[in-house]
Amino acid sequence: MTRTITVGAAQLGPIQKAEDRVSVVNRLLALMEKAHARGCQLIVFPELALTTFFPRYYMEDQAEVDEWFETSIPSNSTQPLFDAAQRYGMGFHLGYAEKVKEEGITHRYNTAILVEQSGNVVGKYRKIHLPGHVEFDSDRAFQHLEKRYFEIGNLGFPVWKMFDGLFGMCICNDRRWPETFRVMGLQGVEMVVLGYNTPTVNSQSDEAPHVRAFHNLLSMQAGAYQNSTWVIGVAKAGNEDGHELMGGSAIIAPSGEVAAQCVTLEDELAVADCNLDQCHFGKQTVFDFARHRRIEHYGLITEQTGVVLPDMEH
Ligand code: CDT
Repeated sequence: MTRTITVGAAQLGPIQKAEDRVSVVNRLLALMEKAHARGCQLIVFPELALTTFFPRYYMEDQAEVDEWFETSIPSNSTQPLFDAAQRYGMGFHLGYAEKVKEEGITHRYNTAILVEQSGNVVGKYRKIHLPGHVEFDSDRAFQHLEKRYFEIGNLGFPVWKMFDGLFGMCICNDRRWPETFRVMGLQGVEMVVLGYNTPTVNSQSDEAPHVRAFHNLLSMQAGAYQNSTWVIGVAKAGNEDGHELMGGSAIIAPSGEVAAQCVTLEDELAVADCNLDQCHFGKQTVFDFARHRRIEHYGLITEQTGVVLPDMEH
């Protein structure tokens, strides 16, 4: 029996600052309806899918910041997503800004959840590789203040059993780090789902948009191939109040090949039949970790973060 899941990469076009949650959720529901019509059992939405990419705005008033956060999921405005999941028998992945009180202390995370076909939340991930900066940076063409608004995620990179397979999550900038995929690969992951909000231009250089689009695919294809896993990467794309975000949402096979891809910068669904059994070949051959990894030579990866130059005196 094969373990084939029909997956929809549900790219979102821009969400303007003024667009409210109800309107966004209606767009997500329209994509779920489309996905159902195309036989999807899982739909993957982007990072911070309920709002504009607010970390581009510098804010000092915490009450203003908190407007962008969810204090519970499901909530009144997001419950229809869970109802649709149940109605269609369709799992979903959703990114959102999470404000939570734990042991009396308030925390804010860039979070994503994995919801199974029954509408139950099976997993939660909190973004670990937060890009950007804390204070206003006048040297940048625009701000990227994730380090100001979010804490570093505290849940690690676990995997969860779903659809008779092993699923993992990461968020946007996490995809650029091979460690992200390898930690999940070491737990046998078979499908990594992730969302991204990636500016089309670099705020600090004239890096060409096509190079940035290349880096997006390069990172996700490498993560897929080197861990022999499916990767579903989904963008929020297009022009949000004058700020361009790249598209290119893709479903990537364990071979590293692109199986389906979005071609617009709008709400769009790319669909592929993903056979989890295709992960076996790579996991049993070139990336059979137990046989081929040489951890005695990898110590530096967990011993240090930054570069330490070798002593070149002799
Ligand atoms: N959302 C997010 O993580 N975006 C980053 C932009 C990097 S530039 C500060 C990304 O890695 O795509």
